[in-house]
Amino acid sequence: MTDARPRPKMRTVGGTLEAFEQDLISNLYYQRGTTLESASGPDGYHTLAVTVRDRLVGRYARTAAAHYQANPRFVYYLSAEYLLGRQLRQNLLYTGTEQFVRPIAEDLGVSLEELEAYDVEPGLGNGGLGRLAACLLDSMATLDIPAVGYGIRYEFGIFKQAFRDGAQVERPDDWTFYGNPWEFPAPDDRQVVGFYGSTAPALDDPSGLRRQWTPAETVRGEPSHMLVPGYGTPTVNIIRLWQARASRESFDLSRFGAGQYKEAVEDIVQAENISKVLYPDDSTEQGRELRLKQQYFLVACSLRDIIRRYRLRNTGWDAFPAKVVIQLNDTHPVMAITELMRLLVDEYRLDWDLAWSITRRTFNYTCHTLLPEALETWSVELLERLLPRHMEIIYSINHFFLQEVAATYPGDLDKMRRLSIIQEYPEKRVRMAHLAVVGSTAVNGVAELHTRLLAETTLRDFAELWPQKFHNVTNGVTPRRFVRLANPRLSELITERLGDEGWLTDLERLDRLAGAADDPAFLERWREVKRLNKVDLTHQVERSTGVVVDPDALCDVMIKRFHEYKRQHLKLLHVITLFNRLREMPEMDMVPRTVLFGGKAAPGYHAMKLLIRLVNAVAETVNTDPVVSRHLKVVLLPDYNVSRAQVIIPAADLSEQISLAGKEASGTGNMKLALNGAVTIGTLDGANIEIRDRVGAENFFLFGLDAQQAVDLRRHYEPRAYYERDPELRAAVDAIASGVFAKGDRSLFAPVVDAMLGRDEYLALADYRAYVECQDAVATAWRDRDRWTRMSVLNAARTGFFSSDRTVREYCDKIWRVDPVRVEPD
Ligand code: GL7
Repeated sequence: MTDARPRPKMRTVGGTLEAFEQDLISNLYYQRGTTLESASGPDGYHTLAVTVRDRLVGRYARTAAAHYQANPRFVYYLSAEYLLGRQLRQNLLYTGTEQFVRPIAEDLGVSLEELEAYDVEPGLGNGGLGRLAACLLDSMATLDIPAVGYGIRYEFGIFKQAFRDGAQVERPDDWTFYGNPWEFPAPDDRQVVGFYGSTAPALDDPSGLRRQWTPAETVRGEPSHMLVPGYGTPTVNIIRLWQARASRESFDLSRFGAGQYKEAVEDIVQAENISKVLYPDDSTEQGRELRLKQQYFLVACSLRDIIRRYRLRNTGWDAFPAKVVIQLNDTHPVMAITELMRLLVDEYRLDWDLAWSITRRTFNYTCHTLLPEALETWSVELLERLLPRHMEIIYSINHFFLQEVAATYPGDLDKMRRLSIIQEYPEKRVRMAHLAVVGSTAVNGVAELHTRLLAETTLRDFAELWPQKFHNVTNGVTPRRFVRLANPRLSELITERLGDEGWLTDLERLDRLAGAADDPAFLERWREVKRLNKVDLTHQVERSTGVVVDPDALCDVMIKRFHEYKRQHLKLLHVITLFNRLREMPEMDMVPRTVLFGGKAAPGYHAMKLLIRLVNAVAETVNTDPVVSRHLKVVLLPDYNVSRAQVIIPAADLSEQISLAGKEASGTGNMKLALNGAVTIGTLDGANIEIRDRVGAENFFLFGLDAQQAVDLRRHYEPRAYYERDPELRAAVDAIASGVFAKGDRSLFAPVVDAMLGRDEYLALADYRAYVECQDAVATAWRDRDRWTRMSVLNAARTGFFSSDRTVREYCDKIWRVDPVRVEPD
């Protein structure tokens, strides 16, 4: 080691620099079995990761001890998805050790960036719902809330997206291939879960409500956990992830001995498939069965673990709802309601009414959608086969529930049919959202509009029956990851202006930046930060697509899953309109723009995969046109994920939130972008409304139908009329139809055109004119640099409300009623 530069001497929560260095060398030696001289890149990364991780372990142990001592009410968050993002930088920040790593790495001739390249993001989710789960857990730890997250340790997370000839190709995400240093296996806490089989009456139960289930198949659930540190506090909570393992008897030695190698391991493969992939394709019967198996596997393992934890400090069942609050993140874990009933009634021999009272007081349900097709249902036939006892329990729950309904609305059969947990036609299916509402104390939507529309439409009969059950808790995002880690330059500027880093845990303090929006020197520095972030993004774009973009162009960003309701095709119509204008008037003075898309389409969602192809085709045409490309560039960045979001968001000028009003439950990308100073162009949908209320109408580009207008128009909608009336729209649609983006092939993108002119399910054509005009207003605003920067500053200054800390506080006040437990400081 050389003494290249002065070392920080102070002691921090991470210990001293000397101790850190010592630990690194010792971990390299004893954990990786190598030395500084011969260490590889992965050796360096793993060593650093475990050295940082070890600094969290002491805090975790103290957290566990404090929780044991206090025996508090715990939040158990059940979610099929977690999108945690990379861990290394986060944990360096949370342990205060980043300052050590830089000088040490420099001495060794490696950079933190090089090491970070080995830090793999666990892609255990799809989109906003999974990232929300991660943000809420971050905030729970930061607020010292005793909480455990439960999920599945998918062997393959969300697929890796690449493009071949512009088409999406999916590659498996083998995220643990090199090992995952952030995870602790906990084999002692394994659980056994049953499937299939039969049920029989319990002999000693005159009510007939207690029965005995004999599963035909069992699978082991092996847990491991990831640490979830709080920021600025010693609290470290955990996420416990379950992996399926075959029970030991599954290996058929005699078959193996007889040379039947494939058959010998058949049962093992079958069992371990349960946690193989996130969202198995459910277009086949086997796929659907596997998904249901996953859901039950998650809740069965988690509930047993929750009960084990409860019993460490409590006896009897009376206190259960006082000590345990289970939050169901969407419908995927809703089978937990039936499983807890089964455990209490069949295994712990409680009487039905008491069990039901405990169950109902334990669960709460968050709904994340308005789309009726997204509300999960399971066929009764499948449930009867896979989980026969649970199906019986659902029938009983429904029976007693419908008695309640009949007492409230005597003779109203229609009401009963609408409320029933079982849908009768066209086939018998279990409505998971209904089961969730019936079995929960509180039900919440994720933005004000969403909650209102849930109560007025999707769950209307329930909201009438139990108005007090319904709550709104508007989503939020963690400022630690999405401002501090993603945007260090902006964070530094904010800290300098506000005097300290207190805003990181009290985000509404950002409102003090509003005064700076009139300070020209501050505006200049704000612009400089944005520009440097755009330069970084430019490099990333060039590296991954080869497209060279201008960091001074307006950076227009649409990053989200590809879905029709989100209307990437409306954005594309705008892009094609700009393309047409430039082709027609090459001399026109257009504001230079880079339009950046990011997002994946579900592998079976053909319409959206075709749209991805079209986006890439338009990008190719635009970017290679010598005239157009001087003003306009279009990029679809491959494999959008949390890590990429952390690079794109700080560089965005314009945030596209253009879903048809009444379709996006909340959105959270909209919040991350506004907090980083992007100005939104958006509809009155989801949390956009609340963002606009806060940043002010003059700092938000609003366009389009509102939710009610959309519903009204849908009744007599004719997209062709819009197409015929508007020459620019016609030219844009015709350009797609003409094959200019497909080397003259008119058939390739014909389905996109047919969908637009046929039904145009999400009214893109109706909103087109308003959208394009609004984009023209964006361009005008952009030309006035100070005006734009002022808007940008005010967006960040006034969106502190959207911290997930505030979201968690609201859950605590309205729903969970949990108190923080303080952990002894370092
Ligand atoms: C979603 C909603 O679509 C999104 O609007 C919301 O912000 C998010 C978190 O509440 O939940 N629901 C859903 O199924 N996914 C979402 O992102 C995948």
